[in-house]
Amino acid sequence: DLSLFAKKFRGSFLGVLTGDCLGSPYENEKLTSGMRLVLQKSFDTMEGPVYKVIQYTDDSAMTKSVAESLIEKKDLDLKDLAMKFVKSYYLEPNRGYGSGVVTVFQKLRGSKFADVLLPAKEQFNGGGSFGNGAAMRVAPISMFCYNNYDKLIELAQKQSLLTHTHKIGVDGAILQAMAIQQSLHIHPEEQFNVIEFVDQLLNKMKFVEIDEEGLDLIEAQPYTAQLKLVKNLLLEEGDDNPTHQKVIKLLGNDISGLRSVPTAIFCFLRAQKPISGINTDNPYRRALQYAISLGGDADTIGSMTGAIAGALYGIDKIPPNIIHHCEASDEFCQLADNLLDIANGL
Ligand code: 8NA
Ligand code: MG
Ligand code: MG
Ligand code: MG
Repeated sequence: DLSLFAKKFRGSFLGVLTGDCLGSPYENEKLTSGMRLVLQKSFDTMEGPVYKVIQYTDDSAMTKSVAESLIEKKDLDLKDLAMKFVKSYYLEPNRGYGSGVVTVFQKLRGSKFADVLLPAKEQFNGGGSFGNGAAMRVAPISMFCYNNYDKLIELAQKQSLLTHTHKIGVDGAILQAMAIQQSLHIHPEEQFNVIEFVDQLLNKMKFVEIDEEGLDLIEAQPYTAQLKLVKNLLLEEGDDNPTHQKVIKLLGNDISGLRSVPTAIFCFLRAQKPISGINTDNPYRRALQYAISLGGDADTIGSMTGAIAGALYGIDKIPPNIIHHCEASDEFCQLADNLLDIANGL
C-alpha cells in the first residue's frame, strides 16, 4: 500500500503528464462549444480501453529532466540540470519547445556550459523570457521541498533562471510551485475552502512581488492582481459561470506566465464544483478537461492544472486508462517514487 505522500507525488507527476498529453492536440486552438463536446467525448474515450498512446511534449520532457537531476544530485545542481535540458532537447527536438528557449539550448551547448546562467539573461534583448516554461516544469521542486517553504521559493526561482530571467517568468514558477505544495498538504478527503486556498497564495506572493519598481510592468504586483481576479471569478455562482470567454479575457490562456499560471490555479479550484458541459463525477478529470477546454496554451495550462490537482487528489483519483493513454506513464510513476525517497532523505 502506498503512503499518502507517495500517492500525492505520483498524482502530481501524472498530472503533469496527462495534462500535457491530453492537452497537446488542442494547443493554439480557440474551442467552440462544438469542439468542447468533442473534448468531452474524447475524455470519455480515454477513460475506456487504451487504443493509442499520446506523445508528451516539452512540458513533460523538461519536468522529467528536473526530476532526474534532483534524484541524481540530491539537490538542485544548475549545471547538471542545464546539461539534462540540452541533452533531452537535442535527442528529441520536436517536442514542441517554445521558439525562444531553443536559442538558450544552442548557446549552452555552444559555450560548453561555461556560464549556465548567461544565455537566459541574453534572451529578448536582455529582458529575459516571460514564457510559462519555468512554471510548467516546476512540480519536482514542490515535491523535493514539500516540507520546506523557504527552500521551495529559493529553488523554484533558481531553476527558472536557466531559461527564464524575466520577473514574470520567474514569479510564475514560484506561484505554481507554491500552489502544488499547498495541494500536497491538503488531505484528499478534506472539504477545503477554495477562497482560503487563494488567500494563502496571496499572502505568500505579497512577499515575492516586492521591489518591482523600475520594471516595465502594467501592475506593480501583477500576480497578486491576477489572484484577486481568480477569487472574484470563484465567487460567481452557477454551473455555467464564469463563461469561458470571461475567464480567457480576464485570466488568459497564452504562453506567458502571467496569463497561464493563475488560470491553471483557477481551473483546479473551479473544478471543485460542477461545470456545465463537463459530464463526470471525477473532480480530477473535471479540472483537466476544463483547463484544456479553454484552448490557447492548452497543453501547458492542462499540465499545470494537472500538477496541482494531482497533488491534492493523488494517483488513485486519476482514471487509470487516462494514465495509460500517455507515453512514459510508468517512468513518471517511478520518478515520483524516487523523488519521495530523496525528499525524505533516504
Ligand atoms: P520561450 O521562452 O521561448 O517563450 C515562449 C514565447 O513567448 C517566445 O517564443 C516569445 O514569442 C514569447 N516571449 C517570451 N518572453 C518574451 C519577451 N520578453 N518579449 C517578447 N516575447 C517574449 O518558451 P517557454 O519555455 O516559456 O514555453 C512557453 C510555451 O511555449 C509553452 O506552452 C510551450 O509548450 C511552448 N509552446 C509551443 C508551441 C508549439 O507550437 N509547439 C505552441 C505554444 C507554446
Ligand atoms: Mg508543450
Ligand atoms: Mg517542461
Ligand atoms: Mg504549451
